[in-house]
Amino acid sequence: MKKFFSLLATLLVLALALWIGRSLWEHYMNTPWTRDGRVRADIINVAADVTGEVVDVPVRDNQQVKKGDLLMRIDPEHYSYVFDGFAGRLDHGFGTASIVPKITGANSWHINADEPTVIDYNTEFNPAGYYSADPFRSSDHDPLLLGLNLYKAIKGAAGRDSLVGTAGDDIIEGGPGADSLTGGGGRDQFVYTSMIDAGDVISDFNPADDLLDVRTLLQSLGLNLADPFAQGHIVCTNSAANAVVGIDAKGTSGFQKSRPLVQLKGLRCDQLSPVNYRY
Ligand SMILES: [Ca+2]
Ligand SMILES: [Ca+2]
Ligand SMILES: [Ca+2]
Repeated sequence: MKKFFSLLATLLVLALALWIGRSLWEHYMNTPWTRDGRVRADIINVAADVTGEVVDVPVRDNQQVKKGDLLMRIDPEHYSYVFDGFAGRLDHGFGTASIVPKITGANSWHINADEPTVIDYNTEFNPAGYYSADPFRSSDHDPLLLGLNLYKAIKGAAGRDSLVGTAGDDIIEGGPGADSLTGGGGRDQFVYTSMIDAGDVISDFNPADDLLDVRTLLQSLGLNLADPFAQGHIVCTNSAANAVVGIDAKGTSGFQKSRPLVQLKGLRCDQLSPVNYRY
């Protein structure tokens, strides 16, 4: 009988040892705890919020990954902030539905994020004298550059038009036919693309703000010149109280007279200069 109890005690101690061992295994291997919580999940977020456009994901679904593997590639061209060697896009432009079509381009101007803090805009961490009053490291973010075209386009038809611009900046193109054009206020551009546009009258051309865009017209005549005035391709003559701008396809090398393009009411030719043209 004593032998039986001895065997029973041994078995109980063995069972207790096995139970303690299994509990420890369960505790440390299958249900470990960290400072923040129990680690048991089917899907684990391994990447932080992305501050840029993801242009490549080199891993495939359910692929086993290890520390150091590249999970995603952020657009290397567009970033506006660098922190601990990691670049991201933190600066954005927002526009209303009416302004968005007027945006001609957008980009980051990399004058700050890549610059060392030793030339920083503040002087907490850099030696005195390293700061210079230029754009570089004027902030810790790169500025976002936006191109805007705020001109209002006003375009005529093939016949004679009477077009009136706004009080703001306009691009006015009468097109073919002898058109009557009024720019109104602002900086107005009057566009000519062909000699069949000729014969117009501009009632309020202001040499301080307005210009005649004859670039496409000159190109249509095969003229791509740095100075179309020197060779007499753009000429101006005074007629009564008006200045008449004409185009001479052959220039001073030809015998034909220039052909009137547009009459500028109330102006004299000496009030115009090359800045009043785009050519
Ligand atoms: Ca017209
Ligand atoms: Ca105007
Ligand atoms: Ca015209």
